[in-house]
Amino acid sequence: MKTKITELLGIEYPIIQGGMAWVAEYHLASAVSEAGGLGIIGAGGAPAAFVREQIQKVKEITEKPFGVNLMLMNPEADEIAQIIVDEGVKVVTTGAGNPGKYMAMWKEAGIKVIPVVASVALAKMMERAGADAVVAEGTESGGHIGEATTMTLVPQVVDAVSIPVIAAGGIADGRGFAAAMMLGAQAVQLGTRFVVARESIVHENYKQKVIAAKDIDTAVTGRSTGHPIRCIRNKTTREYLKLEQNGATLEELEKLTLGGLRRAVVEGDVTEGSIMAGQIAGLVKKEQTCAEMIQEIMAQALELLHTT
Ligand code: TUI
Repeated sequence: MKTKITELLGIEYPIIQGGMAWVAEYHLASAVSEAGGLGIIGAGGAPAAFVREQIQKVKEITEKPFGVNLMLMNPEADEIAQIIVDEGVKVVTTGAGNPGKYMAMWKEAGIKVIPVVASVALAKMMERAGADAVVAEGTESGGHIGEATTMTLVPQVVDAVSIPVIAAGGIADGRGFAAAMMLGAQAVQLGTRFVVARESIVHENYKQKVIAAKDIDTAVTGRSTGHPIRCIRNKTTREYLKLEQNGATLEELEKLTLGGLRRAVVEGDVTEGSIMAGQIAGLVKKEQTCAEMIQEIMAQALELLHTT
């Protein structure tokens, strides 16, 4: 399937894997790229040296295009931005902030820059700054989120910019893919479904929580701090929401979240950890390889869109 995004990135299918902290490491990214989508290494809060290693490992495994997501709240963001250039990465996405200060260096290096945005205002600013495309991410997503839903955000961003738009948030199958195309998107970005991929190194306990989740099993913590995070409800989200109501400090609260993601992903502590996942977790029912997921989504979408 050809779209402006498959052309821009040189990929077979317009499916991009979200740059999820701790989850989007080299096994997952290389598997998605090998399957014809765009795999992404998620820098999350990781040290720069770790991100460089991950990039090098993907390059050893696949010749296909892949990207790196720079989470802008990473304390080593400046260093990682430079590593992206030095390692010859072709595509960069960004999250949780405004990547304006890195735009010139990335564009000069010929990198395709695709900021993740949660508002029309940031999408327009990114287009003016030279972005090649944007990911419009709705509040249905897991992790750090904005306010607008995918259904409302995507068409408004599509109307506001002339660069291609990638839809994210609440998409996990061919129906979501087809719907995103109807809203004017040129590709989709999926996170939650790839969490349970066979190639994903996420702890089995975490995968089972995503698979068992129902439609209304996520909660958003941190709305009061300006850093809203969507996770599957557990002891930690309940404690966090209680602390938040009682006026805990930002530091106290954030300790619970970032450390918690590692505990859940790596150690499988799904009681005390943060199980970041989107609202579409209720639709994600089984572990499959990335190739199986992408083939299934494309077959379903093409039938719905009546194209071949
Ligand atoms: O970045 C994400 N999702 C994430 S990052 C993450 S790691 C983390 N963990 C704990 C605390 C904080 C981060 C987990 N999930 N998605 C992309 C995204 N970006 N969603 C929303 C935004 C966003 C929000 C506000 C982008 C820009 C923005 O403001 C821009 C400005 O002007 O500062």
